[in-house]
Amino acid sequence: MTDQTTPAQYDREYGAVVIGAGFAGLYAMHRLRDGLGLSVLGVEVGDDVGGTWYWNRYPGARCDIESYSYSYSFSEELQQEWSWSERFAAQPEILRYLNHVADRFDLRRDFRFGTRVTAATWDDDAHRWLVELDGGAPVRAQYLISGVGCLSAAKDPDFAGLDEFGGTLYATSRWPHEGVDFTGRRVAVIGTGASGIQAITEIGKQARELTVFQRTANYATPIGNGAMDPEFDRRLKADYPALREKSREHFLGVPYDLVQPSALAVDDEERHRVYQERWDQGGFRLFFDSFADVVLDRAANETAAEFIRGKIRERVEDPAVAEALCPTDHPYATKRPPLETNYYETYNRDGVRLVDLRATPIERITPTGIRTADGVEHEVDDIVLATGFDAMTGPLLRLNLRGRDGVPLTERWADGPHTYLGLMVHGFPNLFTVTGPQSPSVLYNMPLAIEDHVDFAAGAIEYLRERDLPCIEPTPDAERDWVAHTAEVAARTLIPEAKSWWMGSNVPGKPRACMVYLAGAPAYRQICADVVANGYRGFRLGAGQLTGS
Ligand code: NA7
Repeated sequence: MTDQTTPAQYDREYGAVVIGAGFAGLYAMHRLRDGLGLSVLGVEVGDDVGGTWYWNRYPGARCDIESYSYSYSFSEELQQEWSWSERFAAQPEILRYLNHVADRFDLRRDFRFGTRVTAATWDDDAHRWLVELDGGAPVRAQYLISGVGCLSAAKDPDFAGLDEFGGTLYATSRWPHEGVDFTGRRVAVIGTGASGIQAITEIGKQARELTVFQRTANYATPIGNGAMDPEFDRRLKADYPALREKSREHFLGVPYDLVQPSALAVDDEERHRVYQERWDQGGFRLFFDSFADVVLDRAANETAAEFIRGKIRERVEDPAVAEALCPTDHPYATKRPPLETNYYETYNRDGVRLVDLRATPIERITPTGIRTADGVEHEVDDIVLATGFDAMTGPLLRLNLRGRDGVPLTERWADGPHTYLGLMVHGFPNLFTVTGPQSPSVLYNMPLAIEDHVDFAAGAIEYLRERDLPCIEPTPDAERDWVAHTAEVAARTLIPEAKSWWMGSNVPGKPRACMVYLAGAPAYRQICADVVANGYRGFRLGAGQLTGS
């Protein structure tokens, strides 16, 4: 096709095209095909289902939310028949779960695997998306559902000399399916985010030498994993709907209890008791189940930060290494806090070294290793990149979407994302961005966040069908207000203080904007419910160019 804005040929017409076969794409396929009866084509780059859990197969990969929560709630039968072997399941078990879901609901048959959406263009006359695919003719669909995920576009590694490396290069986000044996090897890991911390702990057990290249120290806290207790599993299943209801009323979409309001309103002893209890319980409890002002108030935050630093100093034997591992440049939880099991003890092992890139930045990758600014050449056999993602907007912008009048999304979002509810974009009718930027997404237990968004899309499609309307699209005013509201909520927190993928500031040149709606799942759910109850307030239903509100 030569002119992407006026494509004439297409192979088949569908009710909807769903992009991705991860948690979002699988549920979207089920809900739209089996719930609404639409003809749906699913398109997935990978050779099978799984999304994040298909690609991120690095050693130690596991979810950081208890698996009984980090799972679908839409089918009570599914909830009852599936049992997790651990509190926090590892990647292979989550992938098995998603395969089970795909089989159980017969989802695979409508997916084209090993296929990439190379572009999608809105045809405003036909009210259809024209979706171009590699290895096949374009297809047309009334609705386009993006289930591309928040963390599926790996950040391009920007190290000089990377091509010259003579050893083996791995990336946590594209791990070989057959696994890697690091026994007897000298391994470098670059990056100490959630992925790096999980991988370092496992690689450290195996490698002859492990050198960790850390740019920013992180506040990692214990995950508290263990085998799933059958009695606990039985109690959960006795009333799963109530558990889900409680979860949806919690900021993070987990069934945690209410927090105390302020870390500064209690004495040192009580504060320490609360932190220690959450530390022992594991998971995100210290993050979001201790004191409400930890993410809002600098002084309150510092009490949690210092508690964690104290733990690092207790656990790491070499005081200089411990200090290098203690974060001091950003408040706790202003970057996504990683969870760990024996991460800090890894640095007590023989053969494990930490290189502080703040003191000695990477100068270049050489054929035999990594040279730092102090002139030291760290010789290694393997390099593992755990350097993160062009998060939230990256996966959408890489789809090459063009809205009305052929306007590219890259142009609309040149200065950062513009959405209404994080779910739709003005000028891009009938496109639903599941867990898109400016929705609670990664700060709302993802499977539940996904279900909410897919249900919203399905409800909107049904509403349009009943009224014989071809399109739904946010008004410019609703979108502008939502963008402003998202920024204003973020400004009330400490989150903008860190350079993080939540703020888009981990990628050089990327516009800095808060990618996550930070008022929490319950507030967001209420807003969406009000929008629907008011006849899709903020949306224009019907066809044609929008000029005002
Ligand atoms: P993250 O959390 O973005 O972590 C990436 C890490 O890589 C982080 O420590 C970065 O340091 C480091 N990094 C990135 N680029 C460089 C360069 N150029 N040089 C040195 N170090 C670098 O990604 P993850 O994959 O760990 O986690 C992403 C999410 O997946 C996680 O939050 C969970 O939700 C699941 P920096 O902090 O930028 O200084």
